Amino acid sequence: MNDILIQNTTAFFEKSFGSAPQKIVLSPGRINIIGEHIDYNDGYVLPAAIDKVICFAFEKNETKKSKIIAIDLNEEFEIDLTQEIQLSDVVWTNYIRGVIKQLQDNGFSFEGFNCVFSSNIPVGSGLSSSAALECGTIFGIKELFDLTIEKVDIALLGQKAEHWVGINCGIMDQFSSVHGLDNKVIKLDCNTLEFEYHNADFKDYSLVLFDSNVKHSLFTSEYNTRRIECEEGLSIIKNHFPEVKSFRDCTEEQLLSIQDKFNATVFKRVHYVVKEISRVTKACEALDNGNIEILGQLLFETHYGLSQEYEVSCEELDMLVDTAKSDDKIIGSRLMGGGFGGCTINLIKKGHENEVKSKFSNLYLDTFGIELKFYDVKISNGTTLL
Ligand code: GAF
Repeated sequence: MNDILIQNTTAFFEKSFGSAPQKIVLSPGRINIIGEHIDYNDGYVLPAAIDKVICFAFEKNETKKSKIIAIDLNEEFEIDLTQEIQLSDVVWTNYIRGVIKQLQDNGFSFEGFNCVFSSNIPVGSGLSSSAALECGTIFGIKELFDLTIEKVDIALLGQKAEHWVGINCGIMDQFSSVHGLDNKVIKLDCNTLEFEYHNADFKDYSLVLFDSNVKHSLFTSEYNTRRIECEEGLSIIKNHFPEVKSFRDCTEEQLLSIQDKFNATVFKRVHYVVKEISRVTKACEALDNGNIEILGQLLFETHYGLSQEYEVSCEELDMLVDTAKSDDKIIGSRLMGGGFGGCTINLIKKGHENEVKSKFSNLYLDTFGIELKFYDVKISNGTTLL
């Protein structure tokens, strides 16, 4: 699937710089089965890398400047590595500026390079094209200049770059982009960064993403607000239960017993978090036991928590999940990623994918006048050198 992308990126590089690239890197987007808005709340998440990637071609250019070309955007920029790195108005460039800055600030030494990249990860769909951009750039620089950087540190540097750009994200997206494995989901403990792989075997069901094709502008501000609300909630819990170090140590009973200590909004947020952390463990067991119907129910529960308690959904996503709930060919559905648009993740009975897609397509177009897109997901390897 990515052969044409690789060929085009390589050819564009040769045309632009007059030589073959020295390194080619593929860096994937991610899905998340369950555990949404849980990474920055120190719980478990269950993501996986997918076969949609950014392809990068790199060479050293023996100068102190780097030139980066985004083929799909028909845009390029140059960065002087001897100057203090600043944010730019051209947003996509900031993810690359950000990782260069993080590498420099953390003492990694490298010189100028040329880079061309092209992607088949849809932007704004909640598949984390930004993490793929960050991790792929770090990986390419590491390979080009023989830097020693562990996978986990690639993820952490990518996360810091994202913070520098303005989203106070957790570690899930960068971690899964780097650590993905063919046909495996990653159960990641976001507190310790310990992880284990579990087979991504959904038995009689196919994983299909429905892309709502909307991205509401609330995303960044609301995302950062959720973090603050959860921090406030956790400190209230800790005041009453000193043995609780993070949300994972708190039971629903403990939380309910101090409900009157929170304002209503913060209570809803922390209630969602505590319930979602326990759903991830149940979902992983259900997957291991081949009990996909239970997994599906948990996905629906997550969606209603995200919509009603965490309040990061929107009418388009709610309509897709409500419709899925009353469709006997779909056993699980929820919004995936940060919310306010992007994709839902769905478990559809094998053999019924086309009829489901056509039903949803028509309904969505009739309701919102927007085209619904579909991605059949293949769980794949993390960032790699070709
Ligand atoms: C975004 C963030 F980048 C992740 O860290 C994660 O919090 C996710 O939203 C929600 O689960 O993708």
